[in-house]
Amino acid sequence: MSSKINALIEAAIIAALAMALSLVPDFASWFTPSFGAAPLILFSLRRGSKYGIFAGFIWGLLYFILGRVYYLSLSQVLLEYILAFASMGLAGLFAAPLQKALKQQQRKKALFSALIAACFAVFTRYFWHFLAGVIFWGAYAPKGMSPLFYSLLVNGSACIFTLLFVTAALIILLMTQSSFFLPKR
Ligand code: 218
Repeated sequence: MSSKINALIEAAIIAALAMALSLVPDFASWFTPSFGAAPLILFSLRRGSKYGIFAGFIWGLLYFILGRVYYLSLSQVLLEYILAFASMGLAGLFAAPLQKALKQQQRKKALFSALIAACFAVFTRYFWHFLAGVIFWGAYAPKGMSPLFYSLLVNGSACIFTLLFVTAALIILLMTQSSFFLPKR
């Protein structure tokens, strides 16, 4: 099997796994971390941004297929379920420096690349949710709270919690199975 087919099959599995993790009940409303971000970002660091963006896009589509989309308007949905999810694959921009560092056994450099990738991907995704929050979700702000502050509070918290979860997953995988990031084919 060509490595391209391999990568596409992996992308489909990762999108499904991310969606399954998204079905963990949102115990703290919109503050709940996005657990699915972990497999998506790990995968993006294995296969690069092209496949990462593809997997993120499929993950977003699965929300539509499973009827899990919170719909306020068309532009809000495109922003939050297509752009936001696909943009997490940008973690893959750091796949090359991570893999180079791993091949040269430079563990600190590898960890650094992985952490920058996670920050970049999670911040980019939640920037879109923050923007959507200000534009579309202002009516849900508690009385007297500005939409801007409300969105920053909600999406900023979810962003930090997600980043902590992804960082933990990255560190564990780098320490126990770093060959995950060096696909054989
Ligand atoms: C203030 C606020 N509330 C809700 C949303 C919607 N939102 C936030 C985070 C993640 C997602 C994608 C599905 O998990 C959505 C739709 C918001 N942007 N802002």
